[in-house]
Parts: sequence; structure tokens; C-alpha cells
Amino acid sequence: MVGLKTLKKALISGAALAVLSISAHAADLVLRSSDTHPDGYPTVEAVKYMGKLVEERTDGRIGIEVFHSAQLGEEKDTIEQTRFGVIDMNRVSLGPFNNLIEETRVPSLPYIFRSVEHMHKVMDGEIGQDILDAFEEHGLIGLAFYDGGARSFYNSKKPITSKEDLAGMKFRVMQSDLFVDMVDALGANATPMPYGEVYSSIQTGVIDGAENNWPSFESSGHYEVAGYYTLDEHLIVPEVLVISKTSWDKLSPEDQEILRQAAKESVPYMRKLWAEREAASEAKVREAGVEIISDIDKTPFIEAMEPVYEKHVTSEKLKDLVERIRAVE
Ligand code: BDP
Repeated sequence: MVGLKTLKKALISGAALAVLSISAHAADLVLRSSDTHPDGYPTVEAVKYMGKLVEERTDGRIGIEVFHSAQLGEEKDTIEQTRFGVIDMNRVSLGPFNNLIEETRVPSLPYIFRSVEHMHKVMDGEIGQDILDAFEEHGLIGLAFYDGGARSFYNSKKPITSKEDLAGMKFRVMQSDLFVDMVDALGANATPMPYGEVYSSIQTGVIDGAENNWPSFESSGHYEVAGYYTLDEHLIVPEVLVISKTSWDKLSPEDQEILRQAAKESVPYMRKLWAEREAASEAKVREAGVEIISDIDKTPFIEAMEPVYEKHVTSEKLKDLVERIRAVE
């Protein structure tokens, strides 16, 4: 159910959007796409690239404008607005979808993927397509999966070298019950909050730390306030590009196909940028003097996840997805 507050927010942003969209794009139809990341971030650049392809292939009839840096709001809110057609497109982590679309919980499970390569194989294949299809009954069309690397814990207090070191510490997680339970199962305390509030919350000591991949740790500036990064790599959560079903249904089948294809072609482009950005972000964070703890035994972390799987892999459908993912070599 959409609360009144959400609706009101959506309407206000809608008005703001109307003003914002009188912009550089000359296309007849400009699809507005949201991203929490700053300009230049691989996800932002990938959607811009997709827009270029779409503009070329529709002879300038359709364009995409990316509103980066959370200009349209934090993910939880922009997801709602995309579902109701106020925002056309959105590039988001799968995490904030977990409570809404149960299928997204499976690729968001801690340690479900053995490696990024395993994740690529799964998400590029039939399983990925099944998960994309699950968006439709929630008012969204899933277009493509992007990379989100591996996420690990960082904090402002001390080097974490084992699961025991996490005891009692307070970590921010994305707004997903699954991640709250993940952190709790590790003996720490989880605080779900929007991405944009993390920096000041670490700085003021509201939380001890958070968890993310190299590019986000760097681009958000969190490394400036959290000097310890432990590479436990508990999550390899894919990111997703969606379009509002309201916007989608207004397009001709030919234009829908152009969009689908362009989104697909933006994936290898994104992965190339991602690999470059991961290396650059790591170098920047190391240079800044952040202590990196890479020699960590992941086994206790993996074992602690058993109750999390039990609690969140609830239906036969989800159990089946877990098995299918594990069976991918
Ligand atoms: C980043 C994801 C972004 C999430 C953010 C977060 O790309 O979609 O908003 O993490 O932790 O890695 O909220």
C-alpha cells in the first residue's frame, strides 16, 4: 500500500521533475532515470550509454536523462515513484527490492555466489531472466542487471579480523530485512538507513560503520570517516535497471524492443567501467591510509548465515532458485 506521505512526496518530486526535464535533450520523449551515485560512476555512465543507443536507434524520438547523485531521492522512495510512473527509470541495488519482490532476495543472500564470475553466469542466464520477470507484477519492467562487486564491512573503530570482532558493533545496512538479519546473525547490530545518511551517521558516531563495495566506499567518501575495511565479501548483490510499467506501456512494441536491446548492450560497457573503477577506487582508498584487512577466514561468516537462509528462503519457489543458482558451475 502507498502511504499518503509517499504519494505526496511523489507528487512534489513530479512537479520538480517537470521543471528539471526542460533540459538539454532534444528528443520528443525523454525518459527520466534515477541513480543514487554521482556523475561518472559506472552505473550512471552505463544508463547514459544506453540512452545514446536509444536516441540513435529511434532517430532522436526517445532519449534518456540520468538524474544522478540522488537528485530524485533515496532508493526506497524512488522505487515507489518508479512503480507509480512518476519516475520513468531507476538503477538500484536489488537490496531495497527484497521486502517487495521475494525473488530478489535469493541473489541478495550472503555468500550465495561463489564469485563475481558465478554471479555473472547466473544473472546472464535463465535464472536472471526469471528474476527480471518477477518485477512486472509490481509495476516495473526489469531491463538488465549491472554489477555491484562484493560488499564488505568498514568501520571507524577498529580493525575487524574475525567474526568475533563484530560483536556488539553497529552497522548500517540497506533497507532490507534480509540484511538486518544478516548483521544480527554475525553478532552485530543492524541499522537500516538511506545511503545518503551514512556519512554523517558514521562521523557523529550514530553507527560504527557500514558495508559496501570499493567504488561506493570511495565515491561516497565513507572511507574518510571509516578507516578500517575488512574484506569478508559477505554479499555479491547484483544491481538492476528497471523501467516503470506505466512508461513502458506507452511505448510501441518496436520501441520497447529497442530499449530492451540497448539495456542489454549497456551491460558489457558497464562491466568494463566497473573493473576500471574498482581498481581506481581501491588505489584511492589505500592511498588515503585506510587499513585493509584482507586475510580473514570467511568460514565462520558463512556458517553463521544458516538461520538467515532458513528465515528468508521461505517458499518452494525460493528454495528452487537457491538450488538452481548453486548448480550453476
Ligand atoms: C551501492 C549500490 C546502491 C545502493 C548503495 C547502498 O550501488 O544502489 O544504494 O550501495 O548501500 O553499492 O545503499
